[in-house]
Amino acid sequence: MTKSEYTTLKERLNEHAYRYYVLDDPAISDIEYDQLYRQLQAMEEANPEWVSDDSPTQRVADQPMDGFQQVRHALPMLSLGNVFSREELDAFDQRIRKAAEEENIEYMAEPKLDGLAVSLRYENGRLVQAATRGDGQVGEDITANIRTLQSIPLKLRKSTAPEVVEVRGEVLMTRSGFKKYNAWALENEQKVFANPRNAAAGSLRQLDPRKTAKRPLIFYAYSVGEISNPEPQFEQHSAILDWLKPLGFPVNKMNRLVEGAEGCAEYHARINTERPNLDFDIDGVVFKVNALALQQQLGFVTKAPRWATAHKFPAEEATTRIEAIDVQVGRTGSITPVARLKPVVVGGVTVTNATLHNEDEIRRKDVRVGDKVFVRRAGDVIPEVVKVVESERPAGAEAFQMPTHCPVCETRLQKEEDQAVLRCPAGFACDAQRKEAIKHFASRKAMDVDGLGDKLVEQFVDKEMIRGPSDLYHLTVEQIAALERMAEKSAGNLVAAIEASKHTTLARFIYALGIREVGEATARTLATHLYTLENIQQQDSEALQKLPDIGEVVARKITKFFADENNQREVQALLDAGVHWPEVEIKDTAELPLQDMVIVLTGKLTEFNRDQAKARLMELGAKVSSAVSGKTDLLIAGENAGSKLAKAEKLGVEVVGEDWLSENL
Ligand code: 9MJ
Repeated sequence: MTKSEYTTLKERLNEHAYRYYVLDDPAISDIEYDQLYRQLQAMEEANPEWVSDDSPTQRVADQPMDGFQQVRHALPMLSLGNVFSREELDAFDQRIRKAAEEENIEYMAEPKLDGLAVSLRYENGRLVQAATRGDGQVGEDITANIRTLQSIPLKLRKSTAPEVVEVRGEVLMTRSGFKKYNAWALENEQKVFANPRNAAAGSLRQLDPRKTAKRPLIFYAYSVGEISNPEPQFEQHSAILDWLKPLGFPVNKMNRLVEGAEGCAEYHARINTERPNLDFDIDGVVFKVNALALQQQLGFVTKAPRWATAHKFPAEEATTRIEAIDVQVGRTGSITPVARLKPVVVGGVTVTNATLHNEDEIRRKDVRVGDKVFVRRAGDVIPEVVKVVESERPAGAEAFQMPTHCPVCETRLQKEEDQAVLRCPAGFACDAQRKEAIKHFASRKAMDVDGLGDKLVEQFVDKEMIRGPSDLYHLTVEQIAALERMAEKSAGNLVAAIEASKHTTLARFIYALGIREVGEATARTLATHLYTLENIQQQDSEALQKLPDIGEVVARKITKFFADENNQREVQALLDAGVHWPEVEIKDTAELPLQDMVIVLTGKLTEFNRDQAKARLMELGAKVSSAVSGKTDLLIAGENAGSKLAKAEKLGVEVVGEDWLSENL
């Protein structure tokens, strides 16, 4: 390693830090930055004489922005150490047990919110100053912007509060808000953010608070700074959090007291599974010793307390290069451009493809082959290209052109009125659509044919062994065993699995047909309200629209499907092949915990994405309705619930808060 390599790396890091902290527009992911930073640290350790003032390792502070006043925090804002494994967590707990001379330590376990840490200072009950964390000692005065957040009280809700109250917490942009904001930004040629945290930071650093006011930002409190006149005597961190609530501060409802490393590990695992359902980003969980006397005894190492640590989750975003852009033909003929990526780990899994949605989206994001891009895989299972790092575009990269013809069957593509999506109109005549329809038919939530993978379906269609789903039921062991790499035994198993799938439920069967806009929930609605296939086939659009959550578009797709002669023939062929289901559809769902409960969601949910919460409730057997009536069993009321809450109270319907979701989903 040479000094000039060191200098290059140092300058690179400084540039990235500037993009991150000042422009809120990073060009590399946090992980890459950390890696480079550690490389630089290693070089400096080996060659201390090279270290100069401008090395990022010599910087104690985040760069304060021009345009904002600096604020010295009355008490420093802490940062947190990290653990990355169960072993490191055990070691953290062990050190504390040793210091405490106790076997079992109580921790407050909190989701680690991935936003911007702020300190809010109240004097005589009024918000007088809001500051970013900055370097922990000095931050930026963002009072005017913070005042626009609805979840932050401008005045404490208790007149008996001490004269000075400093509250610390995190400002976040919701995931749904981030998506909407970026879509708007693309449309209006404004800056697109790589992730909700950058978006929150960028929003708080707006010089015009009117802009901040329009951004979907939320706040959660998780600790305090100076509190004086009088200074309350707390004994536990949990008591501080409980004290903050009646003052008007949102405290995360997922915080829990846990015991020992085991309790911490369980909490980490549980929150990790809940992570995709939340409407905000978390990047791990935080464990804090609950007893304040023990916190005091443990003290600090440099800036971070010994009594707390963060246990991180895999990062949900990464940067990589686009190696190619292909288009895929979906089950319904939709043409989706897909970015083939240089493999990269996102959210703990290796990602090689990311959706680019449609032509408009590619044009707006200006995604080109060779581009360096941010890939995000948060909540949603399909990884997405969020934005391009234009400064690193290779010379000669050309704008992507959508094909004019189907890449599979060569039919000329069409665009439906008012829709962004190009479609191949060939339907079942297009091999791609045929394959997708059969894959869908056999998939787990549909007919659930065990062992019939995508590759096999593709071979069956390519070799013209089957044309439609019903042909599956006529495949023989000999035919399947004749395929390459297919042993007699597995062929036998597959035929048995296909046979077994004949016994199904009406809801699964309807879903398996792959009617456009008819997902699992709609299929279940049709089955539970209309009981028989004949009955479903005979309904007109108007009758269908009377069912819960079936609108005009969906109703039209259903009637159109059953009016089509090819579809009629295929449905009959399936029945002739022996597909059947029990007459009364109870068995499938009778044991579900929320079976047949009629639930209504209202108000603003802060921790859950409404669609996902709704889908989950339905999975558990509930009927989610949009209006409160005498039939409603439960109303889940989020923030600012209005007329539905009033009606539920009038009708004597049980009302619960959003916490109910975290406890029951
Ligand atoms: C976050 N980011 O959610 C702390 N944090 O406590 C929580 N951060 C923290 N606590 C002391 N829940 C320093 C930082």
